Amino acid sequence: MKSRLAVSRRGLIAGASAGLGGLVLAGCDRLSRAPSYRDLLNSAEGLTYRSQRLLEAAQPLAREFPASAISRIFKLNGSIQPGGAAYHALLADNFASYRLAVGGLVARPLSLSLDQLKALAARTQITRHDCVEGWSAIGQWSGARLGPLLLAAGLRPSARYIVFHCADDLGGPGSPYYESIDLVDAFHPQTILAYALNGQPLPVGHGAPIRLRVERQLGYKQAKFVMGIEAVDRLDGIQGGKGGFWEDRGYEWYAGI
Ligand SMILES: Nc1nc2c(c(=O)[nH]1)N[C@H]1C(S)=C(S)[C@@H](COP(=O)(O)O)O[C@H]1N2
Ligand SMILES: [Mo]
Repeated sequence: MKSRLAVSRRGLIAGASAGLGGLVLAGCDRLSRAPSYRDLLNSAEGLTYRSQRLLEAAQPLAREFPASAISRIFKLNGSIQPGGAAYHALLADNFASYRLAVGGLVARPLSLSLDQLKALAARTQITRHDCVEGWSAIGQWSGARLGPLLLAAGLRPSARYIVFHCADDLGGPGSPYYESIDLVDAFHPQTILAYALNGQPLPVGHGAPIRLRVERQLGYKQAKFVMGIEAVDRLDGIQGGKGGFWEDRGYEWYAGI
């Protein structure tokens, strides 16, 4: 437990600096030397780092399993392939042109390729997925930790929720799947943007190229086909206003297991 915490802290710091160095400062040296930019960076980092330490303190982990427990078949559920030309174009080049948009209440909006996501602080975990419909499956997920990514984007202190915008119009044209979590879950060490399942690139049916894993909540929170993440201070202006596709149709927003 102790060593796991130490590792996750190191991962966090490595992730934040990799994000800043690799994604933001590279290629804009002149900008980074300007005092106003540096001041902005320091103040944003300072605030979010302190909040992050509070948010991560003593959060219990969801149960993790040995490799022998991995399910032979992991059921596909909900959308299994988004329609629409945009997603098909991404699929056609094997997601080489995919960019994850990180925006909303952040100091530095990001646009990240899969390779850039894979270079961020990562975590691999074998966990159980529980769908509200009554089935479960155990899989090994690998992905970029959401917390360090949000720090790299300079999450603003006014942010209260992270929203995940998906590629599939499950509710018909103009009603894409979406989900949201609070900052406690966003900074939880097991909350990742997963790009691999059982050591293989994430299959399309399970949400390629990336899907959220927020391990202490039910299946419908695990947004697949994530195209953009947005930091917001309230949820009532987004689609049905309840914070998620199924929440807008009556499900609980906090779907704790
Ligand atoms: N974009 C998107 N994400 C989604 C869904 C969906 O239909 N679209 N279904 C949810 C539900 S109800 C479950 S149980 C899981 C299923 O994930 P799986 O197909 O990898 O088993 O994805 C969740 N995330
Ligand atoms: Mo589900």
